Amino acid sequence: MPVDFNGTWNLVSNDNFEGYMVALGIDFATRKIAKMLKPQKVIKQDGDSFHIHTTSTFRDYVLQFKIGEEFDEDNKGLDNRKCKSLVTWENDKLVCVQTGEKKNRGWTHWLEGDDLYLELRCENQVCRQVFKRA
Ligand code: ECB
Repeated sequence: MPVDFNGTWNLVSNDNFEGYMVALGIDFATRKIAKMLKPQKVIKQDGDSFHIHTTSTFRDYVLQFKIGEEFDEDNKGLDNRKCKSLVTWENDKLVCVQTGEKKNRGWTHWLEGDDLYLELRCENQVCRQVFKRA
């Protein structure tokens, strides 16, 4: 049985989001707005199929994928770069590799207690987000 990420999750901490956004080339004005946000994630998981909706007052982002099936991701409204993305299980962690123009790009989700963690990586920057159940 895979881990169950289903639920509605509210951001409670966001470490080095600034460094991650700089690595992605996000402009100053957008970064100023983005780092004030407290996004919510709504995760719908059916076995190895995922629908992750990240919502905020500024922008929304939807990602749908199946474990082990590479897909085209366009990062629309984020840095707008296209990449090839692949999500796999590494033990109980959900690991995404985003292959494209940016080196070492990807993210990892896991649960700790009843909290949802997300590590976002780009080049030499790591952002660590923690979410609590809404
Ligand atoms: C959608 C809410 C954040 C909007 C930030 C707006 C502008 C900043 C531009 C680029 C920053 C890059 C990423 C923003 C951080 C989080 C958005 C979703 C990250 C993500 O891909 O999460 C995965 C794993 O949950 C599912 O897409």
